[in-house]
Amino acid sequence: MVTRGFTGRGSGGDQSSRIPPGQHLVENFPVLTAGPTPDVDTSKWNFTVKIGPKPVKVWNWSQFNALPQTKVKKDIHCVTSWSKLDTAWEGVLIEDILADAGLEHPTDFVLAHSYDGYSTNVPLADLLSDKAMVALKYAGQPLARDHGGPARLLVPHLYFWKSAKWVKALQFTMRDEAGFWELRGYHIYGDPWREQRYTHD
Ligand SMILES: Nc1nc2c(c(=O)[nH]1)N[C@H]1C(S)=C(S)[C@@H](COP(=O)(O)O)O[C@H]1N2
Ligand SMILES: [Mo]
Repeated sequence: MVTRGFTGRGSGGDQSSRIPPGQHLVENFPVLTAGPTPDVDTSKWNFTVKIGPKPVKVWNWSQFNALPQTKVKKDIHCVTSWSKLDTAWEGVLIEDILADAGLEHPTDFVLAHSYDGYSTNVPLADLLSDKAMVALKYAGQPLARDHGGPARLLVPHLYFWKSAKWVKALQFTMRDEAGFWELRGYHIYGDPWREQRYTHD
């Protein structure tokens, strides 16, 4: 077991320096979902890495759980203005997923796809170097269904809409292709420290 991710901005410092502009702190963990919550049984769950339309590797639940597991503690920031500090996650770092698929850097952009039809785009650089994972646990427990269980993408340095719940695939794309919220007026990148909330921010 490796513990990483304690090196983020302001970690250990005073709390206000950890809250991006226009955000406020919450202690609870709000649930935000665009549509109905899908029921994804681990017996039917699988996770695919694709390059364009072509699947490169598929894992079932037990195969995916056999990948190296990493713990991180991160602050998260939702575009609706709540931030939550020191959230504790456990899952598989994206670089560990790519290594298992025998991939390094197929293209510069990734589109994450979810079981509820949701999608979101992230540059590959933002998924590497301990920055992102497919999370399987939150606060030491299997990830609750409302929060994306059995597995969600976690990209904590970007607004939380980038952290696709019920994730089922990462697709490498040649261009930065807008996902669900990015097509509906939200920023293509979504850096909370630069307040990149909407398309033209
Ligand atoms: N599949 C899927 N992922 C999703 C969403 C969604 O509607 N469907 N909503 C996004 C938004 S806008 C936010 S703020 C976070 C909310 O995650 P939470 O419900 O665990 O707080 O999930 C993101 N991931
Ligand atoms: Mo959100």
